[in-house]
Amino acid sequence: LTLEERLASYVVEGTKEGLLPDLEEALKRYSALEVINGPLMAGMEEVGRLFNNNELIVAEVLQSAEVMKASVAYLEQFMEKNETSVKGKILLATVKGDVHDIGKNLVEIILSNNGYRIINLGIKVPPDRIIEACREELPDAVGLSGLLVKSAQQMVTTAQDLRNAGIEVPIMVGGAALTRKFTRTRIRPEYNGLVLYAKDAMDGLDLANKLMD
Ligand code: B1M
Repeated sequence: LTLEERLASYVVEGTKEGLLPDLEEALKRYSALEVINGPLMAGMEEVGRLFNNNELIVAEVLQSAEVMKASVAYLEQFMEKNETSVKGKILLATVKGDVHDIGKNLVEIILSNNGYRIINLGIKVPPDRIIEACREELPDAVGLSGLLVKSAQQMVTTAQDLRNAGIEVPIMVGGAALTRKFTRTRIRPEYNGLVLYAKDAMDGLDLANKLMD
């Protein structure tokens, strides 16, 4: 197997044996983020495909998630940092009913490495808690993540609840089940403030930077 294939296979197989030396090797050729977005994400996509075909069970997918998390935790120290001054405060949450947090946590790492203060509310966060945190923390933006199809709908509900609570802070949404079109046609009409769609974590950083300009 090539290095790239081995990296993807640690995620697919859910094993960490040999992972660290290969991550070190990969860093000689790629940036930390390229390693995540390339071979590691390819592995995760394969996991999703196998899971969809009932060739993997949840316990196995959890092991894959562990490998992804361990890789990201190791690679974090090699990511570009731009901590000049605090650019803004961003609240992050995986929406109600959804436990997927690897993407959200990647967004947290990238934003906090680039001058943002992050309040990470965790997973399965109901709108009430987001509203409460908005009132307490007065963030510059709220980032919502969700990977399930029903999470896209939950983002609509969350936007409605925030609007009804009189909140207009910009919202940034992201996650696999979401599209730019859904964001424009279904979430945006329900909210009084800006609603921005981020296709990945770097896009999230670009959007945050544009917002703060
Ligand atoms: Co689940 N899962 N899962 N899962 N899981 C998916 C999402 C699924 C597509 C797999 C499949 O069937 N093919 C499917 C959803 C189907 C659907 O709704 N249409 C699914 C399912 C069905 C489920 C369960 C229902 C399974 C079950 O119990 N029967 C269950 C749901 C539980 C719940 O949420 N209530 C479940 C559980 C799990 C595990 C716990 C085992 C585990 C999650 C562990 C964890 O996160 N701590 C898991 C995993 C790992 C996956 C897959 C395989 C991988 C997700 C991942 O971490 N990707 C996933 C299939 C897939 O996506 N290929 C799948 C890597 C991560 C870096 O990418 O999160 O997409 P992602 O983030 C990206 C972008 O989306 C974006 O940036 C990142 C890249 O830079 N992004 C943002 C994300 N959030 C953002 C926010 C932003 C900006 C960008 O701004 C705020």
